[in-house]
Amino acid sequence: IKEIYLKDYKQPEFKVSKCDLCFELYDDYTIVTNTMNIESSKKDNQLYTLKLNSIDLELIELYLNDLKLSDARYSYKDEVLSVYNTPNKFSLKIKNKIYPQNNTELEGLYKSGSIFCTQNEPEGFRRITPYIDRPDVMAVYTTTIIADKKKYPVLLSNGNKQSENQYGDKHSVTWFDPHPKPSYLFALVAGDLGVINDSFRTMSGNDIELNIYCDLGNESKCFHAMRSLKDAMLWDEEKYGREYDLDIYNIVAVDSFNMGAMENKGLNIFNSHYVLANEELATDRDFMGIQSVIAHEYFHNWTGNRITCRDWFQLTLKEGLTVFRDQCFSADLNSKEVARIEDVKALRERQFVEDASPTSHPIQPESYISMNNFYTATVYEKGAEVIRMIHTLLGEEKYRKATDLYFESFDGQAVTTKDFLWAMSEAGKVDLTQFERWYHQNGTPRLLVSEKYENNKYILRLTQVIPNTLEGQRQRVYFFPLKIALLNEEGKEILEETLTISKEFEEFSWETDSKPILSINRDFSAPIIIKQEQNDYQFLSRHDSNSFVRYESMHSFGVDTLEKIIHNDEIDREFVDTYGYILDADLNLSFKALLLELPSVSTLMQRQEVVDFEPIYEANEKLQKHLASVYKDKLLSIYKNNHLPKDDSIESLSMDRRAIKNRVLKLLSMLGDEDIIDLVKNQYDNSSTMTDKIAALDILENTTQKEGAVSLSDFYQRYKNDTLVMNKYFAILAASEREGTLDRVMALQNDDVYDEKIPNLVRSLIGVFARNYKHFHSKDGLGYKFVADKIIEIDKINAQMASALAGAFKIYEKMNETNKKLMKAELKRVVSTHSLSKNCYEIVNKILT
Ligand code: B3K
Ligand code: ZN
Repeated sequence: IKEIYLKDYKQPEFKVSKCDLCFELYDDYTIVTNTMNIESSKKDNQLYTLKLNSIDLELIELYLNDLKLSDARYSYKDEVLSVYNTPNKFSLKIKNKIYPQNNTELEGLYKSGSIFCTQNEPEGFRRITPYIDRPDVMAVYTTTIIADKKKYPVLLSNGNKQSENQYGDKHSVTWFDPHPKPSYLFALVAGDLGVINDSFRTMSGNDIELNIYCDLGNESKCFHAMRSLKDAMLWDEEKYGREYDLDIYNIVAVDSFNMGAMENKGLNIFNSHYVLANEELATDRDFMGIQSVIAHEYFHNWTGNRITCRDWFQLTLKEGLTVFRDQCFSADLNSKEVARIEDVKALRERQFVEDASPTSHPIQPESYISMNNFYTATVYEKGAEVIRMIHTLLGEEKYRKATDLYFESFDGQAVTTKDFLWAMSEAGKVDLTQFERWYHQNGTPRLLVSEKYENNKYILRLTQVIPNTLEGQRQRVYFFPLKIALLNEEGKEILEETLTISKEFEEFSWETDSKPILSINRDFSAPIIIKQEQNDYQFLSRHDSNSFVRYESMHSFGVDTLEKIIHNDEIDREFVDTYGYILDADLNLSFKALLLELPSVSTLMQRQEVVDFEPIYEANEKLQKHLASVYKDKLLSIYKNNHLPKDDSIESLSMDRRAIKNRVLKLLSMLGDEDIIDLVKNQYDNSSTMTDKIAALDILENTTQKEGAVSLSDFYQRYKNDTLVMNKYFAILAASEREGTLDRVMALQNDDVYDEKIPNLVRSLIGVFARNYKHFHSKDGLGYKFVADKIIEIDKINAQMASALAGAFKIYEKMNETNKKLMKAELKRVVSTHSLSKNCYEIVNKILT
């Protein structure tokens, strides 16, 4: 097992300028013929050895400048095909055989059901044909696909369609992509697919053909995705001046996919979860997810494809930036305030946890064993926060100038985060030298805040506390924007400023007539943890004009309240009053639903020195029951005012109503009262949206044995033929807090619908269970044992899936002694498994050391 280091980066010794591919697809195998124009980077006339990456190579023949090579001229060892004594410039033709129908790793060319498709990022192309499989080798591709006409009427690849031919039962299609690209952006699809079409006229008047392909019969579920695509195309023109650059844009939805989607040039391949939706089958969250992932992949066309990464250590160059772009897009099209809070919530639930664990890494890591393990919340979401800080530091106008400069300077190239920062500082006219530490240091910084008011002077003292590296080395203080405001007693802003923080200790002061109230880290201007000596949560959660700080204050107030319950078994009356105040307040309903959400188990867990979930669950339950009984009438009236069972619109007001009424219903259900259970049951039976059905089902599963079972079996009967919906069914059961969850999860593996080879199903059943704190961490150790067994088993099928499951053990180090001991035994068992994948090894080994 080899570790790859950024510091060892060397420019490629050879470049590929042209790559002509031909695929002959058969039922049992595929023949790939790959003809490349290759040139040595050195200009001398020495003979060199060309090294091509290749996994499980079954070579048929090899030609150099049309001459068949004898065995002595090449060798294949350790996943490298070496070709000896090559000239400076030559063509190399490789014919090899692969077995897509047996490919369960879902990397390279594989079959999802009856559809051939590919996934090549980061290093899947080497499973298709030998290649210099690294992103800084960019070539122009021509792809011919030959297949049975009846079984595979649709044949797709990157670029524009060049020609089509018929031969008896077979046909062929040739695609040409004029834009040089790295191999990870290559894609191929073949199948009998349904399609919807549309078109988009770009800002310079080109008409682009838009197609979304799916399994036959699912066409009517693609319209939301199409709408989102067109919105994204327009947004990128308006906000970034970026226009689409081929005649055609194809999206294909497949059921077996390791992640969300992939931005292959002109041929995006998607997990069907992020394409297919209608009001009956998808939740509001699903609709939002589709909008943002469709946009994300589209935005990659410029941030990722036209300008790509020099090496995989630069991944955040394209991912952090593209996530920031999709976040802004979603914020512009929906509610800005809600979008920002949702982004921060997700960051703290996933990225903060990762950054406090043994797998913590900078957004630009220094080494990896399996690159697939680095498509993380840190590289993506913290990466996006870093770009957002640059946006804040530069301001909208300079930021746009800087991105223009970035596109102008590096179009068509494979570059580094340094190149990006150069463009930002050059056009933004700001020195980002210290800022660059955000790329190379790990962990979440803390900011200690102390305040003083004397002689009409308000003094703010800030101290940065930076965590050490995993190896215990000191790290240095950061440069970041800190948006603050000082408020008067009515909540009016006396001033709002974006401070630039760069030192360990800093002091700011302002003259004010009376003692102001501090509103800090507005909009979450920096991804840090604020520690205040004193706080005004009660005031700010009622009055702050910045919606993020208002949310944050309510949230922190909730955290304090829960911790008081844990430590003194005492419910803070002021929090309860504030909760009532928010219930009555006239606010956007989705925003209100967020304010009323109590802190998650994960939030409290992150604050524990030694993690123990039980007291958290108990405190949560106590507080919820208390709030529900104090405010039962108010909650009921909110529910009734907003429950419109036949409203299945996905306009924002309808979504907002569903958000608030399902929030209050969940709280009410804590009472276990019969009248409430009737409401829930009624909602399940009569609501026409999946959002409402799922919300009701989740409550029923967690509160009542009897009604839960009836509704669950109704749901199963109704939707058992729709895998996407069945994922939701499995997820509810796997997340259940009821006794016996583990046994039921184990039994569900034998359900007709369940299939261990389909990642969505594994995520919904096993993945969700591994994040069910109550049952995964049960003190008999059976939760750990079950998940460890699954990791070992699934690792043989799909190593990426297995290592994602192993992530559930990241919390190991912080667990209490009992759980820690149990976890350790299982982790040891996994890591010592014979022929464990490097993916799993890397994660489990880090957790254990
Ligand atoms: N770039 C892909 C992710 C590839 C993951 C490889 N394990 C999707 C995206 O971020 O848009
Ligand atoms: Zn991406």
